[in-house]
Amino acid sequence: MTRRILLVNGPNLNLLGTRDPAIYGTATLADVERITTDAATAAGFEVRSIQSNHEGILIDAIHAAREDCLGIVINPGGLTHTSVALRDALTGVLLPFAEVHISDVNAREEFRRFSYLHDVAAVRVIGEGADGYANAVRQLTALIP
Ligand code: CA2
Repeated sequence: MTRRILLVNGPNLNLLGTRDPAIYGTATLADVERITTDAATAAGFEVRSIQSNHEGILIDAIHAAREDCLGIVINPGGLTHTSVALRDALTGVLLPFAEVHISDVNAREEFRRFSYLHDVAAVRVIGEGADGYANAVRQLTALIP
């Protein structure tokens, strides 16, 4: 079987690189996908990438990953702080996953400090900018036999 990971970017991450560079840097979503793919290739994995602003579409993609992926790298965007359904999808498919945040969510508004994924993520990378996705891939793939 091809060794593949799913890259999931949630709501509003399609706006990366268009505004708020002081918070999110200047990398675009395409840059994030390239950074992730380069790190995955180096680790011997392919990447399937999805970004959506719709929770159900993200959940369907996570369910589909059961069939042909060995792990998931996810930046859930604002759903991090609100979504039991996304947590249930990620725990339901029994794939190890890495939670990534470009910004330092612990140094921003109080409501960003809580993550519904914090206790179920195999890897958490917070506040390392777009390069954090590469770090997440390296740590996640190291856990996959
Ligand atoms: O720091 C992160 O990666 C976040 O997951 C990004 C989410 C935010 O709700 C989380 O608290 C932390 C928001 C993504 C929106 O990204 C934008 C990028 C540029 C311009 C506007 C939004």
